[in-house]
Amino acid sequence: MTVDLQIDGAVATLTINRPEAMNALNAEVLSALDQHIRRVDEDASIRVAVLTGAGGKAFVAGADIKAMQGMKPETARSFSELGHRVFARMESSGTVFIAAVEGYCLGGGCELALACDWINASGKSTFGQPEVNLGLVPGFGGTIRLARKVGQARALQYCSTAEFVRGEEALRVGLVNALYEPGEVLTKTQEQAQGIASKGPLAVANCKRLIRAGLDLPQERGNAMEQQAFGLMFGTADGQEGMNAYAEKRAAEFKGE
Ligand code: DAK
Repeated sequence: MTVDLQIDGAVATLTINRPEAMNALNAEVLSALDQHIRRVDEDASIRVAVLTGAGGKAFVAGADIKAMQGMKPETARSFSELGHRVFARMESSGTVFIAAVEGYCLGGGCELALACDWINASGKSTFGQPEVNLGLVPGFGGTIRLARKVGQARALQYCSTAEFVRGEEALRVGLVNALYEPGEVLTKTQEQAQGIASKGPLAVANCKRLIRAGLDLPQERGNAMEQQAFGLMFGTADGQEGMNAYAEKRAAEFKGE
């Protein structure tokens, strides 16, 4: 299998496993990702998914250039649509997706990481959108998500120069949330994921929904959505349990209800 799925309690780890090709995304990898992401999205017991790459040299070094050679426009378009569909599912899912990046995170790999809710990386990681080197543009949402994350001017700079962005800079510009020592990113991210999984599941899923939807809405509508969700949380068993546990000085036992 080109993508391995491992489940530890409420945390899933998806490992892209093509280290001989720097985990480059071909149709097979995208289909396997699609399959696992659906599974994770539909299984309410999985609250957080960590995406990573096998081999330590790359998260993903891009879409598979050799597989794209000679691709006709219609095939390229459906390849792009498949990528967009898979990535959009991660964004709309109630599960939190975190990218754990070691090494190269380029082109389609950077786009995959950008579709996650945030990115943790090693100080030695390398990001970039080098498609212009190949006479192409990003095809899996990079132009949109990168600009939203680091701002229009910086996204335009990265996409038009194809320059490599190292870990420290990625952290400084907000592309990456946290830097860890090389070799430690996956473990640290899995620990973070277990921490998230211990919180109120409906609350975490709603934070994601509100923040993601809110960015596309006028502020007033975002505020209204938050007010509605805040009220609804008081009708959940978890909301009551969380407040009771605090008052009774004990750990909350959330059931996702
Ligand atoms: N595709 C295919 N194979 C790749 C690859 C890639 N993106 N990246 C690395 N590999 C393969 C290499 O070819 C090599 O395989 P062999 O030659 O040994 O068979 C193996 O991985 C090891 O790579 P290197 O020997 O090159 O390793 P180095 O450490 O020397 O260099 C590198 C690592 C990551 C700097 C270098 O491999 C590199 O520059 N790779 C290409 C990076 C890149 O340009 N990435 C962006 C790809 S373009 C679209 C959809 C999506 C996209 C565009 C359009 N539509 C559907 C319209 C997205 C495009 C991209 O992502």
